[in-house]
Amino acid sequence: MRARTLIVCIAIVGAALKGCAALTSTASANAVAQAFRPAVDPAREKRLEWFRQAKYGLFIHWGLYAIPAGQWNGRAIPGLGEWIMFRTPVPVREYEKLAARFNPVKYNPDEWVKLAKDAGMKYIVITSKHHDGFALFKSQVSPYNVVDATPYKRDILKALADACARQNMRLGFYYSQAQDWHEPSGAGNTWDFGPDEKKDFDQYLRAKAEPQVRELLTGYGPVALIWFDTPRMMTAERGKRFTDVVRSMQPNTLIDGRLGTEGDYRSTGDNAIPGEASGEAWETPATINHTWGYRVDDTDWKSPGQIAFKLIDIVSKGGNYLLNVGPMADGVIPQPSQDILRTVGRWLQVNGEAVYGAGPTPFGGELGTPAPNGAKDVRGDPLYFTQTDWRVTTKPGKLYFTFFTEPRVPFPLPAMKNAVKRAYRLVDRAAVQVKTGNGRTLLDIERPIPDPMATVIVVEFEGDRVQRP
Ligand code: FHN
Repeated sequence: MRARTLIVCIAIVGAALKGCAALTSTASANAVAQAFRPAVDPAREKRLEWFRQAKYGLFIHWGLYAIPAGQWNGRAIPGLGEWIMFRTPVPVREYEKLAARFNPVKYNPDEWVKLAKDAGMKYIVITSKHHDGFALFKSQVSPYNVVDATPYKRDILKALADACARQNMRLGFYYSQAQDWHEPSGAGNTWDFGPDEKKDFDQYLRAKAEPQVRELLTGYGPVALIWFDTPRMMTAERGKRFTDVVRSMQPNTLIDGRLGTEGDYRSTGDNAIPGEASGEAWETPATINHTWGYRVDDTDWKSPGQIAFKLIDIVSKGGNYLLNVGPMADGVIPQPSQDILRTVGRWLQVNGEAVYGAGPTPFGGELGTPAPNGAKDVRGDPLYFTQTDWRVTTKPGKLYFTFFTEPRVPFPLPAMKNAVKRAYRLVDRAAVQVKTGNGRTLLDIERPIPDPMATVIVVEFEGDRVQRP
């Protein structure tokens, strides 16, 4: 039997996890999101319809942190680019001076939306206000925003919303509801404002966060979703104030799983892909290199093949992939990010049928197996011995087998009661011979497979759903 591809992460939990966590962690890193997992609700299911079809979205982290790009006073500050204020740490009075230098003259929202389209992405989520407190939109409740505090003076989000409307792209807003390092009562800035426990957090929520979410739901057309994050100090009651705002203003807007109370779908930990499939709606937010906000020194890009694998892996487990880019301070998305996204987009142009609106695997054995004795990674999520040879996604009467390596030939289909009608390659519809042997249905897949990055074989079967023996 052909050697199975096993990625064994359990041996070195720690440094090694950096490399394999993306493939092996289950999605439960965000304990709060897990705790508030919603029960089935018909209104929510209706809101989720487009999201379950979309499968692949563009995340954009952009803000003042793109100017230092990971360096402060000539020193590289380790960590995520957008966390530079916290990691250095930089006093508010110094950090806010960056606003006077924010002038992204090369910002072209139509090009950004076009990139997302070329990439095969079906929605965009952009940081409207990240933890540093700076808003990329005109706000009446805080002058710390792109229109009032920068030489650029134009509303970044309005321009993007208009471009999305022109190009028929859904747009959502990331909003850091709890952490706001610019505000004395917001969570997170202890170097200027002392411990969080002593702050009047509700004053911050009422004076800035809640009204700003209202502003986002007022001036930018239909908002596909509000992507809350890091729910520190968020009680159920505080969370409900946000859901009330969203539901009353735009009932179709989705709420992610990181508000701190009820959301519409489960958000996994960053870059965390569950080991198993699930029928609930969920999403993995993920980086294309290591940072979210632009860092000049982070050029460790994931390859198109890695991105394609993660996308199919996620879809085969029932989830969505929200893949991030970090534009530079001048408004340009780094060229390597663009090239990688477009390469995957070209693959999707041919093979998108296996992705958009596709359901999870009816099998599961191909995903791998849980590590023994309930072993956990550093986040506390179960570890998996992940297999990476192939994945399968579904539509009524069809199975899409995506191969990432040359398959064993003939390829034995996992056991199912349904009769197989026919099989063919998605790329050119060339027939694949179906035969039986030793009680198994076998596919005579021609080798080498036509696309070494990922090749899809469609198997049509009797009935709508796979029946397992
Ligand atoms: O702290 C943020 C981080 O900067 C980034 O925005 C990610 C995206 O999922 N969310 C938080 C960490 O989980």
